[in-house]
Amino acid sequence: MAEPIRIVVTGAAGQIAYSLLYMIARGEVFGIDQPLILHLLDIPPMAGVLEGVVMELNDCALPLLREVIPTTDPNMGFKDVSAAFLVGAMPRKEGMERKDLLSANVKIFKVQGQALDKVAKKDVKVLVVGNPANTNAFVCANYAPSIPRENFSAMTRLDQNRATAQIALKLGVSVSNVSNIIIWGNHSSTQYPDADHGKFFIEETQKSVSRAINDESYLRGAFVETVQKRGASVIAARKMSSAMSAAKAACDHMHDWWNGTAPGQFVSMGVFSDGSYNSPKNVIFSFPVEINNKKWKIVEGLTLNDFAKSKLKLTGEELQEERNEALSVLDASASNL
Ligand code: NAX
Repeated sequence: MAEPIRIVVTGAAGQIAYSLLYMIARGEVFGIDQPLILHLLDIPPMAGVLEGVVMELNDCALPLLREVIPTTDPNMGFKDVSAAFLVGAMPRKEGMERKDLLSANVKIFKVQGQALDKVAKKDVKVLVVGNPANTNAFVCANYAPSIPRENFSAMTRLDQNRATAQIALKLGVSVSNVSNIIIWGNHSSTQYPDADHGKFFIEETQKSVSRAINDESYLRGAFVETVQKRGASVIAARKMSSAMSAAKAACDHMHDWWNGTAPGQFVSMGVFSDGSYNSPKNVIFSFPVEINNKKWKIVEGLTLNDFAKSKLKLTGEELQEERNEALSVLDASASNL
């Protein structure tokens, strides 16, 4: 059997982690023959809860799980890790301004970026789930200059999975037959779920999703809105935010990064923008990517109509604003030193 690899999950006492840790420890991400050492990072008030999570992981008697290390110290949490799931973040509290939320998260992701830089493996793959995910990933990467920027990503896979499920329902086929549905931009309500390049299999023939649905008003209207507002709909129904589906999406994201995508198929990831499709550079923007040998590459050459272009512009502008606000918080805290 292979040597164990170290994986960290932050926010390990929270609700997404409760599903995520089990999925990882079962081998669903790194393979059923890859032993694991799990690092569980949370904040000091949650240390007691972490102990309970450790007990449950032990009680699962999972053959791949060699060790579980609970900690509230980022330098211990990120020590020698090969993959990092950054789930923990400051949640929005009642009466909290957007700027206050951003400010709290900028500080968290600065500390975590610095710790990754100092103690993680240099080829660590970092997935940011905690919101605002794209901008948190941007901040984290900027404080980890010794780790390549390509190793930082933000999660839009939950949005992709939601969009794929909606299309499969509409077409009356299994989700496994639908591919290449794209999420562009920010993991926020400005994201653009795009089915124009989607494909599906029926009776062993590959067909175009948009041609089969043949309903522009649905694809530009109800479909986009359902995906954009799905998080809020889950909260309204469950009185808690998406957790099981978020954990599954985090596994899918890291699984595909680790193992690659099938030929001709792409997935969506928030990654550093190189300006492709007229997106702003130097923000974490969700693009369709293909993955080979643990390296992602933006899918180039897709044709975008004017509607899609206007949606990409809007979400790109929001990301620039968020980045600039994050940078101004960092400047202000630097000048207060
Ligand atoms: P919970 O509130 O259940 O758990 C968050 C955990 O993070 C808590 O245990 C908290 O103590 C911990 N935490 C806070 N600051 C930390 C720090 N500095 N270091 C380590 N741990 C820290 O939230 P949960 O439902 O698990 O959601 C976690 C995050 O995922 C939230 O920011 C949420 O908005 C975000 N989401 C992102 C999604 C995406 O698609 N990108 C979808 C799901 C989810 O809404």
